[in-house]
Amino acid sequence: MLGPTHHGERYELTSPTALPKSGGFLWNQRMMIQITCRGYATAQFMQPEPAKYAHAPNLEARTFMQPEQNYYAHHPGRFVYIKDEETSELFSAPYEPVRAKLDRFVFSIGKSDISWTVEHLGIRVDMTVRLPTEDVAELWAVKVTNVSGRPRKVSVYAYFPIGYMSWMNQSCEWRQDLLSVVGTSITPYQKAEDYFKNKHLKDKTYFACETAPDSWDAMQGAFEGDSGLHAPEAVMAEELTRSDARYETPTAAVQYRVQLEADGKREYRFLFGPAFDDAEIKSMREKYLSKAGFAQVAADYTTYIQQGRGCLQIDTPDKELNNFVNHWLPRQQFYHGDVNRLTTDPQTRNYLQDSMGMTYINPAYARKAFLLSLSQQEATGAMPDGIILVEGAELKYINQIPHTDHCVWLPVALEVYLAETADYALLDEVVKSEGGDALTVFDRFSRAMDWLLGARDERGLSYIAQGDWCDPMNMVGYKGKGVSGWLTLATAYALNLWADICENQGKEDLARHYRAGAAECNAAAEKHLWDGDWYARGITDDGVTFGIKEDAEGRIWLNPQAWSILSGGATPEQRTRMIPAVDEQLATPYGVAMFAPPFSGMREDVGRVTQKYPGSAENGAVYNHASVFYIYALYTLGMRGEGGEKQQAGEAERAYRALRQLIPGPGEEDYRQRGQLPVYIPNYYRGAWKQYPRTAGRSSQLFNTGTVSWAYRCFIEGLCGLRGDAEGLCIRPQMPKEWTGMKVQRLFRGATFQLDISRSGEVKDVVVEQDDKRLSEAKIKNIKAGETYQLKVLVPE
Ligand code: CEZ
Repeated sequence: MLGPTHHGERYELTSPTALPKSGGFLWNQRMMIQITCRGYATAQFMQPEPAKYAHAPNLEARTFMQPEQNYYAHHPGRFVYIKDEETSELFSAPYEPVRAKLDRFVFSIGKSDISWTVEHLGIRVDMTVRLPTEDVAELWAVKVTNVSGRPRKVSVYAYFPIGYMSWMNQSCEWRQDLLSVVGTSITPYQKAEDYFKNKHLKDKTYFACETAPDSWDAMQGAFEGDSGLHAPEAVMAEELTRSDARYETPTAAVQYRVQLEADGKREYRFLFGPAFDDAEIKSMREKYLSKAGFAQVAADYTTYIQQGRGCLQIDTPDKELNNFVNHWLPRQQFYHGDVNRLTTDPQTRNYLQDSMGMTYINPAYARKAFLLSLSQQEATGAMPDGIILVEGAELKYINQIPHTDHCVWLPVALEVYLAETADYALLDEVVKSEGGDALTVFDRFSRAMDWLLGARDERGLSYIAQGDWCDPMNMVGYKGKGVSGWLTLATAYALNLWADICENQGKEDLARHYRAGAAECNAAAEKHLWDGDWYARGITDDGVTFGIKEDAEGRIWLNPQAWSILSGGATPEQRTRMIPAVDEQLATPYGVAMFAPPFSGMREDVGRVTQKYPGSAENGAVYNHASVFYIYALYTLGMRGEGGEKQQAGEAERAYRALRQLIPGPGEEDYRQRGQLPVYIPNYYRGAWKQYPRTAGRSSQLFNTGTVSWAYRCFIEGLCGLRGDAEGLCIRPQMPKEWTGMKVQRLFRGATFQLDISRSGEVKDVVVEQDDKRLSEAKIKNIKAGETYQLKVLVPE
């Protein structure tokens, strides 16, 4: 039913009904398309704010990308109908809107294209979509082949609904001069000043054909008639109606009437996208709409995607895992880092973590991201809620709500950057903030840390304002008093990380200062939040501690536990209480839940998070970002060599299990339950495993998530144990116990490391051999760029 093909370069699904919402995505710097196996699509482009060129058939709300979107017959999509002219039998590819029982269905996700092969009534349809690297347009190739062994008369229809474009002005018509269906609209506005912004928008949508069709429709109502999309009236007639739309819902449908010999085929190429005017449509046609144009795009886009191939190749006993880590995880990371989830004002925490992951792909990106973020630091040392990437962009949506955690992510991301590059020179760069002073990166980091230290109450706990990492936790501290348990521990972690760097820079006094601050935070958490077996999540404005044993809902939260391990706050004794509590209350077959039990209704002193549907998103889902913090925290115990061999092995085991659960599969039952192909990690899987087992595990299908940078980090530094420091590359794999070995290739500081890792009863600690010689420590120093290091690594049994 599903599996990797082409040496893992592609992933295929052979049923349109088993995982109906599963799909893939393609992007470039200016656009993104997510398309399901059945042909429903959501596409956005930047001008510079996100906009659409294919809409729902009714007025749509504008929002950021949402999880678990539903599809319905008139949802935007890209479809091809095939009608047997002799019998009037009909089917459509990929599957919608006709939903005929197909003889063959292959949905094939590539890293740089998405394609389908669909067969029915003796006709095969091959469809492929690609994107150019720079421009906004979809390039569709449709091949129709007669596989029935006898001559056939068929009609081929491409149907690309354009949908409701605007309540002010919309129309659509066939343009013979452009060989295109062109929809025209005016983006609605009311403020006069918006006119001057809007007049530059691409308000046209075009569907350009390389080959002139025999007929067309440009009005949805005329195309569909009274019959519905499974058998549109115009399709069932001999010819489409050549309609136009005059303040009626636009559509793009074209018809080709063809006679096919046995094995005969036709190939069609189409361009679908937004344009400012006719001239742009014309030039896009000229640039792309030909066999050569498509081939050029395929080559260029493949090159673009290859830039994101990452630094790790693994060969473990788990083939599906290898496939995901080698092919798909770095691709998803590259998407986050290169296009910033297609926003002009990413949340500061997202921006910093996406750049953190980008460090493993192209550290120059991360370097730039630090400089840009710090240039927007406030005079107080606080970081803003979002980072403006494009001149004139504004902080929108959640970025208008005050969150108090943004500074924490600076040293967290910096740790990865320095480990990967040892580029300590970054700290001396001078960054000028708008209207503020020119300070070095080092000083700006110190300011941010001082801000965190200052943003605490008399008990030493961190204020939460209207949210921390958990966006919708907006009412714990909106009156100005509530504190976050997680943030208190995260502040301790950030301060410790920063103290390490101060020390490295020879600034002992500062290091002591920040370490003392961290100890204070940890102590405050210990005193006010330790509940006997785990840390509480926070204390509300009215002084109510929550996330504790007495709570029937929201009793135990993962984040404070994970970060108490990172901050060094939790003692080994506390860990032996807390980790079993997590196992017992939060572990599910689909990963570790963010908290449990989910809230069944509003808790006014916690906020909006409690109003989300139980088990969805932040209300107790397996929220992968939270779960990967925990996984990373568990791996750090082994990295730090803490807790004795046996305990370390136990935590590595636990970490690996949860890490594997971030990825759909293996096993058909798991794929069906999650409903997603293993080509990305979604932001969550449904939780509420005990309350709602039927929906538990279901993927959000949302591929925007801070999880990926941490997941990649966990594979590189945790599982493979390949972590840089100021001198070189440290080696300390943490394999799950059933593996006897694995092979790993890691790119690091310009050199290639090939490791053959196996277990050995003869070693007590990790041993590294190079050219049959045992190294004195499990670390490679003086790394020479361009060199290949072949290493044999023995890990204790
Ligand atoms: O957004 C993410 C944020 O991008 O939620 C995370 C947060 O740490 C990330 O920075 C946890 O809250 O406002 C909402 O209710 C949304 O649910 C967002 O919180 C959420 C989106 O689902 C992701 O796109």
